[in-house]
Amino acid sequence: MEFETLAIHAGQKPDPTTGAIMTPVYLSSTYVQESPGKHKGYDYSRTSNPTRQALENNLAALEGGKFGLAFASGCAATTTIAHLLKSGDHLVCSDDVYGGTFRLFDKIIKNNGIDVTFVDLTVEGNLAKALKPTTKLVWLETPSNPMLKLVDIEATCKIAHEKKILVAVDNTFMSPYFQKPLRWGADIVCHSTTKFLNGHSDLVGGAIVTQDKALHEKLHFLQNSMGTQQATFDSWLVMRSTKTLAVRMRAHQENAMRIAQFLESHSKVSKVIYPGLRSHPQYALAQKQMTGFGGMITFIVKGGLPVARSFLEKVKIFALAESLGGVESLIEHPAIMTHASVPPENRKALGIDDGLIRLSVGIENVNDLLADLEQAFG
Ligand code: P1T
Repeated sequence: MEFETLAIHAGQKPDPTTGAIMTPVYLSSTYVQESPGKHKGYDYSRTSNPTRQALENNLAALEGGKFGLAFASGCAATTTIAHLLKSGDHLVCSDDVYGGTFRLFDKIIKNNGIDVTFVDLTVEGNLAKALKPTTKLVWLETPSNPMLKLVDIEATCKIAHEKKILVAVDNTFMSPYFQKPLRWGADIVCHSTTKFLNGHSDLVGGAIVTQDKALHEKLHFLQNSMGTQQATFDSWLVMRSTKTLAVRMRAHQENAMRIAQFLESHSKVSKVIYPGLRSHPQYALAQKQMTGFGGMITFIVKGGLPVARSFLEKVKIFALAESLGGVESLIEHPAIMTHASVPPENRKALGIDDGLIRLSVGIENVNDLLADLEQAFG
């Protein structure tokens, strides 16, 4: 089945007792057993819940994987994956990642005796140099947050797999509609479903999809032990949302392309980063591993922080807020907002400039969005 059909049907079937076409919200913490250990597949909702399971199967199908798990947040998914590692293990992480992921690896995971190296995985040869005999996991975000750097998933997996190292890809920015990391060899794909997958800015959630049963079972064991699973009603909301993922992603991209072109030709902008522009340094890689370019744009205004601040105060339709991927357009300042937990020297090295602004382009009418940005430059 094609993506749009899977989005609507995978993991779901009409309720056998009532015929309800939508999977019910099974708000039950526990399940009655006929005899000790003899039940209908569910014993306690932290372990498994029919609504959450429907979402997990839906997400697995969309990523082209076999097993899905839904989490309380993107960070809960990341935390669970990080717990595959034990003291003495080494983790390699791409240098430009969501500020909360950096904070988790740098401030929490390191304290558990895990060695963490952040490295620019866009540069050929850097991964091989960073690997150690103790490396167990390579973590990458592509496109990255906020610099929209692309990492070649296939090339990374080839190098890592020769040494039996797992590769996890945070696919939040693309969603499975535009990129399927498992198809390029990734072992684990994860998401903040808070973003494009849910798409309506009304919940916080996360997901993991895998192909390998043993790896899935380890992650499910960790999820159940750590209690990082998604609540039932939120699971239902994400499932409601994935039904429209394809149409939303096409609309995000169409608007984002127009806005990226507008910004690129604007006299008050010194740089625009969008994987769909020919000026993107990895435009060729974008065309290879993605089937579209998404709704995220970063750009640098001339004049640094004072100009950026004034611009962010003047926008009317774009809302000044953290997060991304909702139907409404958002704008933010990574250095002060989403990436404040990245030390200033790292931000400088990554190019997270004080004049850098990040847009999450929504699906409003693009002419209104263009007019809003133009008036904010005034
Ligand atoms: O916020 P949460 O659902 O816990 O997801 C964390 C996360 C993980 N991965 C990526 C690529 C992300 O962008 C995020 C969250 N990001 C923001 C809140 C933001 O504004 O960038």
